Amino acid sequence: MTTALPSRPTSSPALPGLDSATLTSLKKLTQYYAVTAFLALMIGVLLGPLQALNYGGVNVYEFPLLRVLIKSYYQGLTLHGVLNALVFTQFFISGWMLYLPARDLNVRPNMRFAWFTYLTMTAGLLTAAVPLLMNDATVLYTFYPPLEGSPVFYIGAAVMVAASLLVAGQVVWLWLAWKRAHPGRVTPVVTYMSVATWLMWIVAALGLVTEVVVMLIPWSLGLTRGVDPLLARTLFWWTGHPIVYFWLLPAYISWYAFLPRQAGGRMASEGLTRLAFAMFLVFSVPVGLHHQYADPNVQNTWKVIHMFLTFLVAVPSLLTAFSAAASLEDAARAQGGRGLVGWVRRLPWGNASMTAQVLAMVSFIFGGAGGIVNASMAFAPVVHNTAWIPGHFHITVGTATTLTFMGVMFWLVPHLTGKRLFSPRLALASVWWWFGGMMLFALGMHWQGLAGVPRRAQVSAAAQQAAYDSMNIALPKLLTAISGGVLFVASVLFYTVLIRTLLSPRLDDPESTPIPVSEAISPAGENLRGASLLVRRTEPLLALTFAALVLVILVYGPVIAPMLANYQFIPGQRLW
Ligand code: HAS
Ligand code: CU1
Repeated sequence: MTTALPSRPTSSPALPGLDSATLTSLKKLTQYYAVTAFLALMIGVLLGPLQALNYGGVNVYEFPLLRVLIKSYYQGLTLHGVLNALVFTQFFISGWMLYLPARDLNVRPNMRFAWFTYLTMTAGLLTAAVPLLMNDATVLYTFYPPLEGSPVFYIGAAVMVAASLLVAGQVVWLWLAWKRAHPGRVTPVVTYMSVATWLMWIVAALGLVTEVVVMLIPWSLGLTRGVDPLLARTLFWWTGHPIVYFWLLPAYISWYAFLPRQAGGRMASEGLTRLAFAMFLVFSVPVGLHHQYADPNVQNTWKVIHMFLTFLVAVPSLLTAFSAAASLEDAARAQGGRGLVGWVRRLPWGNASMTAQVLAMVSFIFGGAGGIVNASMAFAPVVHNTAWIPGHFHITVGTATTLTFMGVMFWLVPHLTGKRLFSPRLALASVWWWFGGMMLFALGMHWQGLAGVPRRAQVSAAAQQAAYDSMNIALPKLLTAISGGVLFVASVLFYTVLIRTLLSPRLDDPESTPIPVSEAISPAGENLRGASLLVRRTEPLLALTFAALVLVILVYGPVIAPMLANYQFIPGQRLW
């Protein structure tokens, strides 16, 4: 059984609650964000099997029909990465993390501003799409200079990211308005998680915004004589690491707040949940050098400091692992589950939404473990720039995040539209196929990476085939190729369900599919005065943001200052 997010009566007339017209508009907006996200993902995932086939040794990029649409392996890979990792995530998250706090707080957002933000983000996307599709910005999703794409791509990307900051601003604004109207109250937990994530993203985005606005746009317009690749990479990873938590934490919101209810149980502890998000807020950003262990001209001391901070930011994920497992166990035991692990069978495995998310979690056990390997300076040289890395991120962002969002869609679309989920059985099948495909892909790619196969390489058409043939990688290549087929089937199943659901007539009152909010075994209470020390200490999110900013300046200042002092003007290159 599920309940709606409690409608909190607002105590101040200056803070209007959600009336039915605003709620309708907000639901429509959320639907637009989610559908745009999943359309981008649809194109992105259709390109996925092409990448998997490449790593299976099959070069499909020579097929004349494909050649008409996609000029090269690298254009295909760029589109795949940008659409799936950047566009899909950002659109879905922007809708999801505006809708949830607005509902949770029962505060009316300025809908004109909210729609303006959506349109700005979409305009940014369409602008960036033109050079991407015209093979004019084949710079991969990390767009490292001196690879130089069309300025239109950088401008579109900047507008898109700026729009996400507008959503962040709006949510923080709503929360502050609520705080002013409710002095002494504990921020409700769904809002707490959303605001913490948005605040983290604001600190995180500073690096990328600086890189793109100050360096890449003027350079690609020909206004500067060159660009410093090392500084650009450093600013990129300032954002590039925490962006992965910007993708993960919205899934965690569901794992903490909604999944327990969907499984028939309760959230473990609200205090612990808040602690995890407070830690993500403070420690997500100052770790970017773990992507740059191989970069020259960065002192080892700073790389080591970033490494330890990376291990620290794994702690809230470990807290999440135990807390999520506890919620699931609570649910299963409530339904008569027994035994040390036997209770797992009592989870409602027939529910596609729950199953998607639990499978996403299972994949993340391996994704997280691989992340710790990547972060260790001793292991990094073995895996860095090999096929291991795409193996890692397909069971983090490709599964923990994406499969969770897919599962969320199974209740969110009926909740937003009043339409019924088309074929829950097909939905269930799609999530198992996705999980199976991603696990196979990850196995194949991690394995190939350990054998030394590079990432981002058209290995199926490499001149030095003999070198690959001597690597003894026939089996992992086969697994990778098969995974492309499995994931293709998963996508067809999933999109059949999604599109048929969206195109079906409205049958129910949307609110009859409520937001599945979980109760907590250990709640935080409503008033700060009576709350535990943990809840009180984690409540001041703005102060925590300030601490995050100070920490970032401390661990990035000494890294960036010498780069500024020795700024290199490197001319751009087009390798495609
Ligand atoms: Fe990563 C590279 C380190 C997490 C994504 N990562 C990447 C790239 C991407 C990415 C996209 O240190 C490639 C970037 C590029 O193109 O170059 N990553 C980490 C670490 C973590 C981590 C330490 N990564 C993520 C997440 C991502 C993501 C999350 C996306 C959403 N990653 C790295 C490093 C590199 C890297 C290096 C650079 C590599 C290189 O050489 O270039 C940690 O945050 C992971 C902590 C996670 C855990 C797991 C917790 C488990 C949970 C599930 C519990 C399950 C339950 C299920 C309860 C400790 C929460 C129970 C089941 C039942 C049935 C009951
Ligand atoms: Cu990272």
